[in-house]
Amino acid sequence: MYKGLSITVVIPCLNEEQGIEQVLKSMPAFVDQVIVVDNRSTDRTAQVARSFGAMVIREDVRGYGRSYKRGFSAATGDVIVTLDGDHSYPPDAISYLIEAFLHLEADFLNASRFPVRDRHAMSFKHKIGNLILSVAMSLLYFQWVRDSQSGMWVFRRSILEGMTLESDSMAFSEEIKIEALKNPGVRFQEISIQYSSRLGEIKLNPWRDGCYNLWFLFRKRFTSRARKC
Ligand SMILES: Nc1nc2c(ncn2[C@@H]2O[C@H](COP(=O)(O)OP(=O)(O)O)[C@@H](O)[C@H]2O)c(=O)[nH]1
Ligand SMILES: [Mg+2]
Repeated sequence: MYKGLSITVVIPCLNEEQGIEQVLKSMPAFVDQVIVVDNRSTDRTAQVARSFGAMVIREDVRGYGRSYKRGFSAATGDVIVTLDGDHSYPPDAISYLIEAFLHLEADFLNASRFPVRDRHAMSFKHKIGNLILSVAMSLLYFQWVRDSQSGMWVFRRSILEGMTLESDSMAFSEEIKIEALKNPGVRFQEISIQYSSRLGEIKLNPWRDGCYNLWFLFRKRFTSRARKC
């Protein structure tokens, strides 16, 4: 519990046995529920997560968005916090993020990875790709979003009810932000966190996922309902 709110942390994992250990080791004690969604990993991700007391849910269909939807369906906290299982997002920033979430009276708080202080955390190519996607999203939805691709968010679980979340892929990250931005009853805020180099192997395919995410932004903006993707 944090200031009267129960907290659930949801972590999607595809072969993150190294990273998940570090993430769970630094999980703050006030977190009530930790859900690790094991996306059919072939390494020891699930065993490691269980050994740290996390609830492990298996999702057999691969996909970042797919994993999140599975995890959210089991979450019981008033507030949901997300992060990757690769130890690139800081678990010890969770209290600071919840403080900011409460202070800013947000319903959805996006943790921006920018400016990136760790030289090894993000390549120049990824920075440019992220900038293009964030500028595109900001222009399409008339609100400045510095990091449309961040995987660390803090939000009230109740806002999920009003969202149409159709992406099963990496585009899920921008889709959940769009759904928050579009709803006038949801206050969207963004603050910076320290992003560091991931442990283990990257799952993102920069060209494929980058181009697809750009296309997804336009399609979601200009069609009334995005088809399943
Ligand atoms: N790309 C991808 N990531 C997945 C999948 N299932 C779970 N994940 C997890 O989603 C998180 C994001 O992936 P990552 O490679 O770190 O992407 P990046 O943070 O955008 O560079 C990691 O914790 C992955 O283990 C999947 O099917 N595809
Ligand atoms: Mg990552």
